[in-house]
Amino acid sequence: MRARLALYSAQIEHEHREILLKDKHPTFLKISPKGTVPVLITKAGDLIEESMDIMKWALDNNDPEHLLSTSSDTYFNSFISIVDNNFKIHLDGYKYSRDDDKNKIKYRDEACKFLNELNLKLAKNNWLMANDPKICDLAILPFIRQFANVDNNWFSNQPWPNIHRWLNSFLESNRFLSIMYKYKKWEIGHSPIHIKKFSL
Ligand SMILES: N[C@@H](CCC(=O)N[C@@H](CS)C(=O)NCC(=O)O)C(=O)O
Repeated sequence: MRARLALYSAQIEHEHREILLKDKHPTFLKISPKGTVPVLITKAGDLIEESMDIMKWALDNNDPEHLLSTSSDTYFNSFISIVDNNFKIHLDGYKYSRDDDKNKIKYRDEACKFLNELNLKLAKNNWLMANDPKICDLAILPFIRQFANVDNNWFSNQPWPNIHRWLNSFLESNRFLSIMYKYKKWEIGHSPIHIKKFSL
């Protein structure tokens, strides 16, 4: 979702190939043996295999919403790395543990430490760094959405009014609604799915 959001904002037309994680196409694994998505191949043939690198590449090309205007901020960088190296582990543990697994709640409690902090950081502005979204919002929101979706009822009862407002603004935005299509798994011979430029 990070990559889709950045390509949307950068208004970069591209071909989308849906990879099924349970059944990764050999062509995909040949191109990117580490086997994680997203992966982007540029027109020049360069391979970009990390979602944050795809975001930065896309927005370095075109950034009409000035999403990168805070990207050199140490606050932004440390926040993203907490999400990628720490929160994501707790999110996956919470999301993929069975309901009767006591570790599920342990993972959720760990994730809550970050969410308590996030709620405080969102008290000042509508978005994390300003009154409009920046790359750090778009890099973090997909994971907060996943966390909320594990148990929406529990999530909406937590004392996080700023996170609720922030997540809802994102979920109701044109950007989110425009990129949230589900595509059929890519196969050789399928007609290419061309993603056209959206007007922002
Ligand atoms: N650090 C990578 C992580 C990417 C990642 O873990 N993606 C997941 C899907 S959201 C994946 O491809 N997992 C591989 C699998 O489940 O086999 C990035 O942000 O690009």
